[in-house]
Amino acid sequence: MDKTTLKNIANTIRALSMDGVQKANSGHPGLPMGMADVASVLFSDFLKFNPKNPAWFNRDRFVLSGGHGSMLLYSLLHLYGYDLSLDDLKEFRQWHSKTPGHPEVQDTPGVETTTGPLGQGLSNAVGMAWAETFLAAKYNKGDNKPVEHYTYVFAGDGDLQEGVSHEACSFAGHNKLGKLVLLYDSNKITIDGETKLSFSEDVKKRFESYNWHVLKVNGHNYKEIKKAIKKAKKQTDKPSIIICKTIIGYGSPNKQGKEESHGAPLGVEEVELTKQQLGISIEDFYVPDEVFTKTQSYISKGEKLEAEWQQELEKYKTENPELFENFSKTINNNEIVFNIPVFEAGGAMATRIASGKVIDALANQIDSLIGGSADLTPSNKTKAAIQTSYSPKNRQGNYIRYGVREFGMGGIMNGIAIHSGLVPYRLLTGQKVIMQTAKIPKMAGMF
Ligand SMILES: Cc1ncc(C[n+]2csc(CCOP(=O)(O)OP(=O)(O)O)c2C)c(N)n1
Repeated sequence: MDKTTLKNIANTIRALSMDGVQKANSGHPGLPMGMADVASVLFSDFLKFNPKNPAWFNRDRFVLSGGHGSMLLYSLLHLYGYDLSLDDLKEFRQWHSKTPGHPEVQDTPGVETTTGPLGQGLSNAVGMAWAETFLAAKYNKGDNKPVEHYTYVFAGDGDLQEGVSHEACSFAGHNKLGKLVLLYDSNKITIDGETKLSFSEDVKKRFESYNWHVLKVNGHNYKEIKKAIKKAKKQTDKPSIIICKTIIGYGSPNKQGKEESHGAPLGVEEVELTKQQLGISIEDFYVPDEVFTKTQSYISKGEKLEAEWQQELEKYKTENPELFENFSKTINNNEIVFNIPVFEAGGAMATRIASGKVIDALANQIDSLIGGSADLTPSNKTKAAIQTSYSPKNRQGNYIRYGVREFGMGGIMNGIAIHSGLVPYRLLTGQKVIMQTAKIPKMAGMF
């Protein structure tokens, strides 16, 4: 998309975000205003989505890890054709609205995962990217690829400070999750002030040492952003991080670059001054026609993308009938009915042994079951005999070696579950098998 249109879209996002926060009299305008340029490039030129079917299986996943910047996501969803109206945006942060303070997956069409606790959206994105590699290896056949998508995640300084981001990103690098693209909102501001108060590591070196592909751009320069995302997409044997140098609260004459724009309304006067500075209408919740017409064209684009995928799937069905049947069960989250071993009451079996037997039985019956452990496999008996270890050389491995990264494991599992198509489990404290599903299937013999 051309530079002028991208700029108009970005400024509309800024205006809507400022207005939403101002009307609610609470919220976070800084992140949306700072990342508006990156977001408009991503949605206009790269993201594969069908706004009329947000659950389309082969869509790219987009996660806003810094959930506090939710007005960015809501503005994007509204503009690009999802079922989120301008009136919904005016209801920001109101009880039972479709636009809660932080994005909630069950409340808003187009929200991929609930975010807010910093670092967790990022680890969910790692899980989603992992799920894509597994399902692609299992189902793609030659040129016919029913599973082929990228996972994009926006994460800020706070996300990268959180310990869970270290676990998840180290895991992603080790497993060469090449279709994961992290757009890092490097604005060097958090709530307390400048990041130099508490954060001084070299993020580039950190991610290089995790085996990531590292790129740096000016996050307000469309040409640089486009070039970097293109490069990141091409690098398929490593995840990519694009360090986007941005200005928090971009456009606000008195608050940009300052922590004051992070988490409070800018104030009626400042909102007006900002709109004047950006050269846009001062009218509340104003969306210029030329912007809306362009962004709404993604409705037909999305429908076309999904229709093409459906057509390929028909071909796939004829050529690979058995695989298709499995794939179709996978994507439809069909009911899972299974039998589990029964143990005599009063016996003296260790719970981890009983659990191991149950896992063995389940792994033989549930094709989409994904096991794993944070380095306690032999002790907690989490690996079924038929499971093989996942690695970049064995992408069909259905047992994940998480390493000693329990928190990361939780976030990654949530990402795998919410990606849909797979049922991850791991063992907690040797007591209970925890299975996670996006849509809980009905399970006969649930324990
Ligand atoms: C786990 C967790 N701890 C604390 C918070 C509270 N919190 C919300 S935003 C924020 C600062 C985030 O800074 P940054 O990621 O740089 O966001 P920006 O200032 O760019 O909007 C904090 C501490 C949170 N949401 N989650």
